[in-house]
Amino acid sequence: MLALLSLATIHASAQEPPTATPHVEQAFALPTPPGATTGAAYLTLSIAKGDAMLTGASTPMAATVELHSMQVTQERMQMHRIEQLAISSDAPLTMAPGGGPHLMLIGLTQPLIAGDRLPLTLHFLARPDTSLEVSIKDYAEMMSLSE
Ligand SMILES: [Cu+2]
Repeated sequence: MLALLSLATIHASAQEPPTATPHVEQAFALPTPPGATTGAAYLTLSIAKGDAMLTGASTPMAATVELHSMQVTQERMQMHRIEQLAISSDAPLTMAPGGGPHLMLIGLTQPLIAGDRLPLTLHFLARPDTSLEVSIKDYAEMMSLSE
C-alpha cells in the first residue's frame, strides 16, 4: 500500500511542468461599506512540488493590489507592505482575516458587495499568472456556516 502510494506521488510530480502555477483555494474578499476605498482579499496557495513566490496581484476593481503582512500585538494591529510571499510544497501560503498575510485592494473603483465576484490575477516569480474570480463573502456569515 505504501509503495503504491509513493509511486503515485512520483508519477504526479513528474507530470507537473516546472513552471506550473500554484493551486488556488478558498479565495474570498470581504464586503466593504459604502464609500470605502480599500478592501481585503484572502486565499490559500499550494504547490505540489518545489516552491514558488507570489509577487503581486491585480484587479480591474481596484487601482492597486498590495501584498500585506500584519503584526498583531496587544496594543494594535499593524500592516506592512511586503514584496513577496513564499509558497512551498510543505508550507502552503494561507491567508485569513484577523492577522497574517492578505491582499490589500487599494483604490476600489466600486464597493465590494457580498454575492458579487472580484476578478483577480495573481503574479508569480518566473511562473505564469493565474486569473480567478474571487467570491465576495461576509466572513462572519462564512464562519457561522462552517460551524
Ligand atoms: Cu493590509
